[in-house]
Amino acid sequence: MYKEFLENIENFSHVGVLSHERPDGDCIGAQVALCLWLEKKGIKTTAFNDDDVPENLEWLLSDVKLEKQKDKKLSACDLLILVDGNSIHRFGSFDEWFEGKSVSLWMIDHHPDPEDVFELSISAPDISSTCELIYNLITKDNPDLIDPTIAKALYTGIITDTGSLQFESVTPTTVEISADLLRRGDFKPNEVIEIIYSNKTLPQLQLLSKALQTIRLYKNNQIAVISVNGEMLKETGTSYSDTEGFVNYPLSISGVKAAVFLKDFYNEGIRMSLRSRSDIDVNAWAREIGGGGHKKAAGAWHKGPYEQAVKDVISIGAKQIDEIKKTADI
Ligand SMILES: [Mn+2]
Repeated sequence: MYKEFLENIENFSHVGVLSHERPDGDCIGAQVALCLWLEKKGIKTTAFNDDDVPENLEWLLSDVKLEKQKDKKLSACDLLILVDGNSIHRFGSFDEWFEGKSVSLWMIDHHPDPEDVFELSISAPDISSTCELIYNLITKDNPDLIDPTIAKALYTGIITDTGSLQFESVTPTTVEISADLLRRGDFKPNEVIEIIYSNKTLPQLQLLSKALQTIRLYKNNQIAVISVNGEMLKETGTSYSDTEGFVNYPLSISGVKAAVFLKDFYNEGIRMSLRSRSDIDVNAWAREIGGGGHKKAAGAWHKGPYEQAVKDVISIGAKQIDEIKKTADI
């Protein structure tokens, strides 16, 4: 897949690179690195995203400007590459624009089940991050093209998509790549970590403090539920976008195998985020409620009220835990 990419990329003169909606460290890191590398190869690039980049990632965009998806700008490209997402619906207004167009569309991504619309793809669901894939791609071309800006962008993507090299997706190769990026970029891990993680506001921590007090354990302390409601947001002057990462706190309790984060929108319903460890498949839980996702991270809407949402998700989860135990006992 890398070979095919490298053999064909020179046929294009202006490449548009799109990162997914509600951008994160991996998609922005991948987008920046891809654009800068292609520019070094003499290929003009434009980076697109309709959404604003979180404040703690803005520094990545010092050498690459993000453009909104306007017809004129997209139409100027002879190739479009989607990064860190394998379905065109994850790229804001792109699916509407793309309908009926004949422009070449490629993809570089590490999520399972890619959509069948891409002329060429680098797709590897077992790899930690899209940035790890971009690293492989550039080094197969010419590793000396990785300058400090590209190195920091790729490192940021790997770090943010692996919980700082802690997730199951991390392999010895992921760590070796990270080390190589530190050397090539001549920077220390804390330089990136401090910008990425020391970005909280006091109201966000005050909201977290309220949320932590809601944690309840179920099914012999194997399932944890944490929640936030409109009242808490009002009291702390925050919004639901300030709850990023909250679901991971109950998951850090010893013995907890799955965590459920509930955002209570009262009459509109409940937004559920599910995370799991070990052999628990929260994708199956979410599907029963009408949502979906991955085995270890999934989401769903529940029509409410809150108590019913908790009751439903706990009964689905408890059932799966019992089934897994039964299979293990045989
Ligand atoms: Mn990713």
